[in-house]
Amino acid sequence: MMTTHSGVSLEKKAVNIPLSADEIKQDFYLAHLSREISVIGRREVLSGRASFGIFGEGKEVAQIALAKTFKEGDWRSGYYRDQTFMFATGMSTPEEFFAMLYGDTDITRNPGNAGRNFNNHFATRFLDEAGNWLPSVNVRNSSADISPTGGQMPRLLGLAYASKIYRKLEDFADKWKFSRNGDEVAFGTIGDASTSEGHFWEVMNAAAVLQVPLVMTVWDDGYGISVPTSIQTVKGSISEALKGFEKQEGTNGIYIYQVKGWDYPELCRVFADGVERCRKEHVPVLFHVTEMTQPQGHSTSGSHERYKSTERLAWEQKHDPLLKMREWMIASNIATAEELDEIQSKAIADALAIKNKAYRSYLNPIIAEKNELLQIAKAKTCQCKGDNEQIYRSILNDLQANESPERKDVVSAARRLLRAMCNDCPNMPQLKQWLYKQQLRNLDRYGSHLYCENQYAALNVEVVPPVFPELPVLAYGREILRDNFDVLFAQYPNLIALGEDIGKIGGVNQTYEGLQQKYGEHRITDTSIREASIVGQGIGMAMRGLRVIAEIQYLDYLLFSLQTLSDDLATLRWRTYAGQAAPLIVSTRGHRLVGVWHSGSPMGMIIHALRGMYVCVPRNMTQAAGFYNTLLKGQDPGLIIEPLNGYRLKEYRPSNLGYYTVPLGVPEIIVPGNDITLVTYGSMVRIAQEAVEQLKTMGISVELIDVQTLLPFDIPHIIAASVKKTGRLILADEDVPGGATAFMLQQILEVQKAWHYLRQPPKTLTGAEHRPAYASDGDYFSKPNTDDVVEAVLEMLQ
Ligand SMILES: Cc1ncc(C[n+]2csc(CCOP(=O)(O)OP(=O)(O)O)c2C)c(N)n1
Repeated sequence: MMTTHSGVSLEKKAVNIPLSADEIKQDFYLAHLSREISVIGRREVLSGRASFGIFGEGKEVAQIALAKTFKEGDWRSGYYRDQTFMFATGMSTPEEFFAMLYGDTDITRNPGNAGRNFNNHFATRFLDEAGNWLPSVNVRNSSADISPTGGQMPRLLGLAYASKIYRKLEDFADKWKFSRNGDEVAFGTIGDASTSEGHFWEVMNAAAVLQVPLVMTVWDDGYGISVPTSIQTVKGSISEALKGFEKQEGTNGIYIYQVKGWDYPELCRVFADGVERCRKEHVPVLFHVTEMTQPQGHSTSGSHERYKSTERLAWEQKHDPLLKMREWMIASNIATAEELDEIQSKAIADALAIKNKAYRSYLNPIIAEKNELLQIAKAKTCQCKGDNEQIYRSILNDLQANESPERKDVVSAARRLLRAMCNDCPNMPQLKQWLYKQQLRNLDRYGSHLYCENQYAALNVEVVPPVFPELPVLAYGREILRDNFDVLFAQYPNLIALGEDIGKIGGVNQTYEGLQQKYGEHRITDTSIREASIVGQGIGMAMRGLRVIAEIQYLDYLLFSLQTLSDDLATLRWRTYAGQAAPLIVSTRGHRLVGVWHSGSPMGMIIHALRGMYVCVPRNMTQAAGFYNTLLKGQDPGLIIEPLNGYRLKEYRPSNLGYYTVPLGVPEIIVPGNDITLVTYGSMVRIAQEAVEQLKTMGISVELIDVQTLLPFDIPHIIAASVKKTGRLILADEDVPGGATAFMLQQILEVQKAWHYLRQPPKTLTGAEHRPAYASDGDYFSKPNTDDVVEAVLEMLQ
């Protein structure tokens, strides 16, 4: 048996953990510091200085032990209990913890989320200020947390899968930044109750099939808020429930470990063993960390005495990991009780000092803004009439008396002061100017970076029109896409496509025909049926320098991934204040074909859920191919919906496939006209074209416009210009009434201010409220058809 130089034996099975007494004492200090931070954090919320708090108490010792295995180049996709892990790995600091708690918007103090997310929602920064990818191999990396429990799972798969890909991928210019031969491990954390989510099972299955270096740690404290594990998990134990996933001799699967959350030496041993195997063999590992406690209860929103029995509360006290570690250190002669008391006292004092400093740092800039306003407001020279002077003074006094103002207090005071000022007050311009400047600063603090705003913005991609040979060649739509992809895979050595059936058979519509054979299974890859984690896989890979097209086989099945797209991908850049990006392209096919679930076009739902992504709705495959080319040149995530009934239609084949681009947010006038403006997109364009032809024979001139992208929507206001000419507007699509047509109407009337050009009320022509029926004429009776469009135009003109 081996002993460390502190005299402690840490040997078990194959793993020896040499820990010095100093290191163990440091761990003890950090555990106590983190605990005290949780205690103070809760107090700060209850005293009103912060709005909400969720903490990692009871998980300290296990997280310190796990952190020992987390190396430079590794990745985390975790949740809100991980503060000690973040401190121990150096990915966050106690100062940043408090900055997060107060919602400090300064990224130098709160680099994880700049006040846009709860406390304990961590993120390291992957991009520099200019938007360039920073090397990830020489730092520790945490992808940005979200609050939906289990929502971290899909992305985790991609972070791990990227390591597998990097072991196979040929060199590309920046490859060195992202991987060292795929040795990086992706660490996931989750609470025991959240393992009930489908995302957890989907990802564990996929990881076990794919054999990726993924370390999943379940912090099991027996409850999901108040609901006990017995109600959450079969057999009350996630490691028991996952037994069938366990890797056996000659099978795939995962390694499963169980370890108690208060047993420091055992945690160190078990984590070291599991992570080492995961890193070397690329086999996923699950650590089920049991007997954890949660001394303060779930969050600041409630108290655990309401749902834990007195026996359980007493058990938790006895099994507090800090206490257990202390007992073990004394029993093992690593430190005396007096020494440990001293360490504990120092941790408590340090936590308080850190909190005080963080609070001042958070508050001082706001006080400075308050003082700026007071100075301007007090300089008022005129006496306003009536009650206004009194109102003005009272606003001023209230603001002056507010010693810990929030930004909204200051801005709201300024707005109210302005309203109380008489119009001819000579000080008004100065106050207005100050307020304007503040509004811009706050727009940046709270609203910036929903989309990429730097040189890599997809909106800045140079427009390269498609070139057609003198003798035009017709090709099937699916061939145009396939050949475009072919050029793209040759052009981008880091381009990967994933999806159901896209590999071996080249896709259900043959748009990847022959490409797997040409570029390899690792580049064009079949996946199992798991839309949420196909998207998540793409997100994680895109965070690690790969360009990914994640295919959802049909638009109707995008709903399975909508949570991940909406909560994770679409918010990523915004919620990290441009610290992280995942330039993922999600590809799917939709609109009318046949049957309820191959004809959907729920575009309103999609564009409302996906602000932060671009949504392209091409009318044919030439346009679709151009959108792939555009998005690949930028850093924004996008969704491309290929028109499902267009693969077997012929189009003119551009000779610069893979290189031409289609600009985002620029509608195309398909048919110019003077009498009426007809706006649509996707598969409806062809229906509208037929109607326009018929109307032409009746002497009616319709201007038909294809919006091309719903997000962004008509940046140059081409539609308003058309309405100015025609005075009439019809919007047509296949969505439900009040779906995407309502969005378009809001954009055209309100944003583009086209309402005052209208000579008649605008009209929307949409699909029915019910789903498209299957019967061979179900489409005709469920979606707008040529007759409907013709009649709508005639009706408006009469
Ligand atoms: C998808 C989703 N459902 C519900 C919630 C509300 N909620 C927040 S935490 C939580 C309990 C989670 O328990 P567990 O996974 O065991 O983690 P713990 O908080 O105990 O560490 C619930 C239900 C949520 N955030 N996300």
